[in-house]
Amino acid sequence: MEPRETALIRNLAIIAHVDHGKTTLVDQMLRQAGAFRANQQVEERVMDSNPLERERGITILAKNTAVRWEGTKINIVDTPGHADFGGEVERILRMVDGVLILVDAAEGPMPQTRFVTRKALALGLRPIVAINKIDRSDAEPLRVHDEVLGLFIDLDATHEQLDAPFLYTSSRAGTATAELKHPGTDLRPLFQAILDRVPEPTGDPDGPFQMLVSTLDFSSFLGRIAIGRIERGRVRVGDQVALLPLGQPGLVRDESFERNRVTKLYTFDGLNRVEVEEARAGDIVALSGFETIEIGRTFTAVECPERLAGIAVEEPTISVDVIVNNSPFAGREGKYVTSRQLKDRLYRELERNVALRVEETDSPDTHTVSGRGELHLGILMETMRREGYEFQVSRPRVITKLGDDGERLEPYEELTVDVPEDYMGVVMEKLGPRRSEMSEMRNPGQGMVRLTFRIPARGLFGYRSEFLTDTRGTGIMHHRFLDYGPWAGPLAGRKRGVLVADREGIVVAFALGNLQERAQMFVSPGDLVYEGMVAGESSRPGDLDVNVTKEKKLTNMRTTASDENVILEPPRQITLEYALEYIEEDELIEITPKTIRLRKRVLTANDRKKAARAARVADAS
Ligand SMILES: Nc1nc2c(ncn2[C@@H]2O[C@H](COP(=O)(O)OP(=O)(O)OP(=O)(O)O)[C@@H](O)[C@H]2O)c(=O)[nH]1
Ligand SMILES: [Mg+2]
Repeated sequence: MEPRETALIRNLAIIAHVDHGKTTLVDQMLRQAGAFRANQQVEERVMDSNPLERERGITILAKNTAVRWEGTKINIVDTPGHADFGGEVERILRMVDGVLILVDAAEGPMPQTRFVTRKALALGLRPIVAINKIDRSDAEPLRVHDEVLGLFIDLDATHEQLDAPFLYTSSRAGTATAELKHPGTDLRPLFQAILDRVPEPTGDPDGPFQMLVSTLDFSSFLGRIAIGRIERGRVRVGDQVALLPLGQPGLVRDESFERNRVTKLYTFDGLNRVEVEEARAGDIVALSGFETIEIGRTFTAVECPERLAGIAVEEPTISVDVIVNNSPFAGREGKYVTSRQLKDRLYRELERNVALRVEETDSPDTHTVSGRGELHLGILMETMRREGYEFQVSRPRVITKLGDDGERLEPYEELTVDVPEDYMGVVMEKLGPRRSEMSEMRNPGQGMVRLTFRIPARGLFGYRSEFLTDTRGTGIMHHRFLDYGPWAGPLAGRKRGVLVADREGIVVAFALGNLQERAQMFVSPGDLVYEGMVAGESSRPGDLDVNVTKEKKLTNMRTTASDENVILEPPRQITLEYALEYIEEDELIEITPKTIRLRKRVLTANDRKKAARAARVADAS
């Protein structure tokens, strides 16, 4: 008897906390399964294909690939590990039949491991566990093995799920073994576990066509592209199919759904997307032909419009205002600067960035953009500036909600910090006033402590840079959205004031030399500044207006050369994420393809004084 065709497919998602080695493992799987030509030059972490992913060394967008092993096609989805993209991972779990959970052999399960594992177990998926990076000198694979089992029990794993195979792997070396005393030599044990333990897709290839849109892609030729697993039946290019509106699962009685022809159909193979004429139940495909493709909608055969349970897209938790650049230097460095161009670009982003929201405001120059976290929003801004856009951004604010009794709620995060024991004190001291509550403290050894907190998302704004300074760069912190909780009340803002340039001009070394004793500068000699631009951080509270363009007075006496050679501390590098965390309500970030500047919303010192006075009067009344 012929084997059923679905028996020859396995659909697997690789899930983990950020940096635990997913993409590196996919490299090795591709290599060992022969997806590359002999002596083909392939970059490291080849799936991290977009420039920002490469630059930052993280995966931002989930990606599909497929390899063949002993005649079976294994569709693999490499997912992002950063918490801001957890919602995407959750959606992807709907198109696979099994998950590979990777856990770093030294770090152990982290907040994001817990999140994705919980989602996978709740969907009934059967996990394979890879304790990864066993080559690390501080690896403790047996301890981590126990911790993962503990996590499974905590999350109410079923008996079958608890029976998961555990492999010890090194993504980098491309090895896996079931027993530590027999070091692995390749990934065979992993491929074998995938064939044995990931259930084959169950869909009937002879039933009426049905497929859930689990993720989206976009191309300027084809428009929106739906990616998902075919649940049932088969589909051909040119077929007339229905795209059902969102709603309850079951037969759609109202016949008003859209129908259209499938224009293109792709399956995955190695690094490529391969155009195919037909695909059938169990395979993961990319399909185009409808402008209105949305996550969670169901494609079906027209004669059998049976809807699958949808997928909720996660709600945004923070917002910023994106404002047309109106600084004195506006338009000098960017190609696209008008409110029209900005608006078009932001709305275009909604085509592919499903967790993003864009809203108009009272001013045509300002749009409110909301997303899942600072990285989510930061990546959009970084992408836009690379495309030639110039704009300004406000301080992020959390999105509040009303509770059942009309009370105000705000987002809370789970924060995990790993620090050497000596720094525990300073971390707790700083987090206290930020309204955090410690929920767990563990001592995994090696002189490190792991502290877990529940903290309002607002309380974390501006903390990362303090944390790095306080722990001399030795600490690691991660946070992820937990839930909504009661509004925590006012929180203290930035402790130190800033130095504000009091006039336009060119920054001069002499001026910085005089200022640097009581400040950390953000600018260097030769930089252009304008009135109201932030030039540095004061060592004290309260802002200072300063002249960073001040030349040394020329006297009749010739100065000695050494007099003019001021030795300057290097300026603080202001990155986009740093700026987002750093600024206060009365400040903006000016973003251009070349520069990131901080500025006061109100540029002249006089107007700022007036505004401050008015605010005091308003407070007093
Ligand atoms: N020592 C060691 N390092 C590894 C191993 N696997 C990956 N790494 C390193 O860990 C870092 C992160 O690897 P990635 O493969 O990008 O991790 P990831 O899980 O895909 O990360 P995200 O996609 O951002 O969540 C890189 O610097 C890798 O070289 C391993 O087995 N051993
Ligand atoms: Mg990755």
